[in-house]
Amino acid sequence: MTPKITQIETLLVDIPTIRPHKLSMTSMAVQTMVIVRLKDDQGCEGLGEGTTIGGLAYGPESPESIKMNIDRYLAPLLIGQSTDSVRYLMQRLNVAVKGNMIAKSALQTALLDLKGKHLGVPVSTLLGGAIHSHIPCLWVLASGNTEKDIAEAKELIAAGRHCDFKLKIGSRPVEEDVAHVAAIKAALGDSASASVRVDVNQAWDEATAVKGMAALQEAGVDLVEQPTPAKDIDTLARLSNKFEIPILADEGVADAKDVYQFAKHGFNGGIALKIAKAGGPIPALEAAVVSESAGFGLYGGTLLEGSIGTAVAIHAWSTLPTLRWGSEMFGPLLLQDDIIKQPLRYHNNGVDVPNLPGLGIELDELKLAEYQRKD
Ligand code: MUC
Ligand code: MG
Repeated sequence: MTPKITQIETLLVDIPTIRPHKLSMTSMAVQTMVIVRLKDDQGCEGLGEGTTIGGLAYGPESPESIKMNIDRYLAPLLIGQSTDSVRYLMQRLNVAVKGNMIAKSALQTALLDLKGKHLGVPVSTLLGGAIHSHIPCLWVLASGNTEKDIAEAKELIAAGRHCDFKLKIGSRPVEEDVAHVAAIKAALGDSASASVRVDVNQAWDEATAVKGMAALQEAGVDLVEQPTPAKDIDTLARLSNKFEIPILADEGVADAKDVYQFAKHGFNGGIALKIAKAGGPIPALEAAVVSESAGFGLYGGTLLEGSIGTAVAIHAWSTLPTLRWGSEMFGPLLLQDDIIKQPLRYHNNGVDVPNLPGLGIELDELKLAEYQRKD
């Protein structure tokens, strides 16, 4: 008998970051995750996570709205249903509920974890099978201080934990931001074979982007992520054809249909895949197929999820033949603590793909109780 879903619990979990993480739109001192515990009538549990950045600073879903919309609207559509087909269950959610992609991603993760545990296979197998067992993973320098960022990068290169770095810019005047980036690039040099990229998180208009990109190209920066507003596809397409330094589209592309629009508008660059933007690993991989068809280089992106959200994304990216720009699946490392028993394994400038059934993750109940929001 196929198991039936009996209970879906959502918990808000707040864990402080190891240092302030500064983006163009917010500075994070704590990360809030919505943890989903989905249970069936055979006593098995699937885990999911829905996470965003800075409350409502990054996107239209907040941790509180993710929890509330799962509890009130999405979970009732799953209770009593057979766990047989994850796609059928997601279709039920998509027909009844518009948007709420992070909430849907959290539920899809829990459904896949449950299915994998029942079948005794990792989530990567449910997604078609892993090609890779280790995924490259960069680190984001975002302390807001040039000297601190350089020291942090050098330490991580020496430890062999990361060799590629993304810098968060866009909150300061373009000249100051470019000077900060150029100083870091010069300090790391070519000898360390460190790739230095920037993420502007939509902060520039086109004229500022032209100025900024010319200077970043001159400084030897490898990639510029989402310099201009998400909806300005033509602007990003124009910029992508004007400079040699490549552009990575992030906030502008959530799913396969968005990627198609980017191709139609003549964009030429890379695509940041994120489970949270697409509504789960399955639609994120659909976006990957359209991206590859259009000749766009892929990048495994994050919304700074903890270990559960990061693990499911790693399972997904492991099924892709090539990640042209690597990945940024470092979310758990930005947090002071974790709620799982065996942390993900970061080494050799990347992270291992878990290969136990489901996500390959076990909750630490004591840690969960410690960090769970009480009010
Ligand atoms: C983003 O826009 O890429 C990813 C890494 C990070 O530091 O912030 C996120 C969001
Ligand atoms: Mg980004």
